[in-house]
Amino acid sequence: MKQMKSGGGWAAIRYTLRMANRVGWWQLWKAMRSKNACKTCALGMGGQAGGMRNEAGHWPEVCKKSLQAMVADMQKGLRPEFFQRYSIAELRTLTPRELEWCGRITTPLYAGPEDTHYRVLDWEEALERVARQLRGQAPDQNFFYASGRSSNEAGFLLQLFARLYGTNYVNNCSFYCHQASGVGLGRSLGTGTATVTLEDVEKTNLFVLIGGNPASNHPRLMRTLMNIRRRGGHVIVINPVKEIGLVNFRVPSDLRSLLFGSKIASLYVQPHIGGDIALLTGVARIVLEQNAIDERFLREATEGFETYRTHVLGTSWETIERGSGVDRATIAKIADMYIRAPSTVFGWTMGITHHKHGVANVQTIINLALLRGMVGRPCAGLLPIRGHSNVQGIGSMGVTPVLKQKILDNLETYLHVKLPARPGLDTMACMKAAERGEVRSALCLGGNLFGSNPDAQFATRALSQLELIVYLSTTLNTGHAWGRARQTLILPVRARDEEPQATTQESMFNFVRLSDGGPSRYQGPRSEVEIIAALAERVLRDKSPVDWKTLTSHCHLRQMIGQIIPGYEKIAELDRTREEFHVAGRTFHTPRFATPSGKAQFAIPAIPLPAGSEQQLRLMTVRSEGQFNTVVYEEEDIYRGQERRNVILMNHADIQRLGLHVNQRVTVRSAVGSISGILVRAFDIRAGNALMYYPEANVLVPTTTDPDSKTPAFKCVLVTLTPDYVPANGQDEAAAGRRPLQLAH
Ligand SMILES: Nc1nc2c(c(=O)[nH]1)N[C@H]1C(S)=C(S)[C@@H](COP(=O)(O)OP(=O)(O)OC[C@H]3O[C@@H](n4cnc5c(=O)[nH]c(N)nc54)[C@H](O)[C@@H]3O)O[C@H]1N2
Ligand SMILES: Nc1nc2c(c(=O)[nH]1)N[C@H]1C(S)=C(S)[C@@H](COP(=O)(O)OP(=O)(O)OC[C@H]3O[C@@H](n4cnc5c(=O)[nH]c(N)nc54)[C@H](O)[C@@H]3O)O[C@H]1N2
Ligand SMILES: [Mo]
Repeated sequence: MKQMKSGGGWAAIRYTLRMANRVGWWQLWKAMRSKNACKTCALGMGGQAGGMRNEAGHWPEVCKKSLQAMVADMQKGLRPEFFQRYSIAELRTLTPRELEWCGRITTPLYAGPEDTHYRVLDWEEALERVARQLRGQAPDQNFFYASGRSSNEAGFLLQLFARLYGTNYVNNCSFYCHQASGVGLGRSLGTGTATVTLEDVEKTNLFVLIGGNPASNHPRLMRTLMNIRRRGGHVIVINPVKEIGLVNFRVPSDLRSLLFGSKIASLYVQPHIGGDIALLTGVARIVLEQNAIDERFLREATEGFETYRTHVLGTSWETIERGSGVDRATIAKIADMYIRAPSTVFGWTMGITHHKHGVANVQTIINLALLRGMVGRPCAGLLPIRGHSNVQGIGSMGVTPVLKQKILDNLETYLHVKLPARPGLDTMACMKAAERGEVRSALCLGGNLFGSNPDAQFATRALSQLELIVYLSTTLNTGHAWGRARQTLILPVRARDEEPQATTQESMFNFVRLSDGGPSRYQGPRSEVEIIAALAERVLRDKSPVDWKTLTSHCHLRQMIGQIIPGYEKIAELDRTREEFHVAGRTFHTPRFATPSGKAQFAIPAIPLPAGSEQQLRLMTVRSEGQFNTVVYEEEDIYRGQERRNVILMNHADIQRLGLHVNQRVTVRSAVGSISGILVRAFDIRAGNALMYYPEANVLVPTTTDPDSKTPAFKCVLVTLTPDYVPANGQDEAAAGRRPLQLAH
């Protein structure tokens, strides 16, 4: 399969047509035009402006990803016979893509310790089983996990249930995602989210994109980047991999771009994996040496500048070049563009947060922005480019192990109760506690806790220790096959656009969207809020200070959220005004910060040098064009020119140096696991580094986390490669290594 010369374009349009044929044109058109926030990334499309419209009002915004997600939710319902026919062992042989396309789950499903197959339960029995388990144990023997696709209303209710049940073991997928951004921004600026609006980004002169691949993962950001270039501004991309869509992109909804392509990166710099701190410290060094700093801003709005200056000027060019893998002349080019730009926005994604030094990475970016006063004024600032469409809202609602003091106080006053004070646990800590047998059950609101976890062997082992795991899901995923406890219960939920009541979602720009919902497509699945309330009522019975039946009204829930979540006051009026809004107190257009002193804080991050020996490669585990997290829609990765997923992309020089050749089959080994039958492929990636696809590669990722954010280092795994034995008569390569997870059955 040849690599494309630009991202986006006709391939995206052809895909739309194919999908329309699959589910019917009229059905798809209706779904695309419905007033619901887009289901995929957190750019926050849709809502009341209607599908295909962004926060700046631009229409039409077409995105292949949102189509994929919509079409997957519109597929046929799974019939009970499916589960009689296929055993759990057989489900384990399916790839993530095959599982996703089995169909929508429409009935509660259960498998006990002796069961070889899932069997259908009625709702009454299913809910009662969960309630019995939760009632029969101490509150800290259950943990609650949420993905980022559920609504604010469901998120709020889940954490309320958990706290009234009596535990702070509540967390969300952010711990495997942007937690480092929240922690880093919190420490430096006293906020946890973007300091800019979409309008700021649209108007900035320079966008520095670090460690992200929006061409695949946030396609709608590509129009914004294109517009920055068209206005004469610049885009700098910092990424070990040359991502073709960041070089050239054809925005499908822009005719000129579609026909001729749009240049995205003005400058493309390829550091080592984990080399960003060294690289950006080099940029800071030049800014300081040229005295291109905003002295007044530094004096009036920041603290710790002198110590920082000494640290940066004391860092040798040798350390900077070795740490980053980038030469001084290239670093000078970045500095030059930064110094000349009147306004700059720094945006980053998982290439920054998925490291043992994720928080240090984020704080390094903030330092650099502070130097030139690029925070706290219009058209400049910081943008963690979020993942799931409502992961930010799930965090705002308190689906976190530690509640903000104000939320805790508000809840206690409102409910006249004392909430549990015992400390909560992050996601990895919950998994480790499960492995040790310290928790007995888990309740997962969406997501795929197994598939998203590092060290798949460990994840299977940890979850299998639980007495009960409950998954609220729309479709089947690897977790249902591999992430089983002694008893596993799957409760089918309605997707956002099937909700009978309106829901809300928060975008990465802190903008709260109203989704109208829509008619249900299947008999069977229930609303997330309805399920959570029913469980809470059964578990807490008459010991509860709230009436759970009343709280099944989303309107009622929004009233409560408005009183309890700071910045969300306007949500209480939403049902009357239908006015979507920015969460108050998040965007900074003046240089006053939410830290105790009101000033931004400089940090002094240590500079990591590239880990590993000559024989090892640093491996990043990333998404392909055809997947959404652990859900794989298509096997091929069109932008990177890969027709399959069991490949390792590496620099040509490394292939030669290690005595390998292209398309040779190898076993990739790390400290925790190995995968065989992986094909070697040459790619434009900084030598010494390699790329494989998540979630399959999670067999290789150790469980070590960044001590500050508790996020695993998904982007930096040390691996060695050894050639696989191939029989003399050869073998069909395509058959080798197709199976996604090579664990013992
Ligand atoms: N289509 C689609 N859209 C999605 C998702 C999806 O799976 N599919 N997932 C959603 C979610 S939850 C998230 S969090 C986002 C993820 O969005 P991304 O962060 O863009 O996703 P990844 O594939 O993890 O890609 C990380 C990028 O970082 C680069 N990188 C890796 N290591 C380093 C490093 O050390 N330094 C630097 N500078 N770069 C590095 C990689 O080359 C890659 O281009 O996307 C969201 N949107
Ligand atoms: N190696 C490696 N591991 C990673 C990453 C990586 O880059 N590399 N990325 C990490 C990141 S950034 C993240 S965010 C996590 C993702 O972790 P999760 O959010 O836990 O996983 P997803 O794959 O997004 O979850 C998909 C499932 O959600 C369910 N679902 C879909 N829509 C809905 C809905 O509306 N409601 C409910 N209740 N369920 C729904 C479906 O059953 C689907 O199978 O993975 C992390 N793990
Ligand atoms: Mo994510």
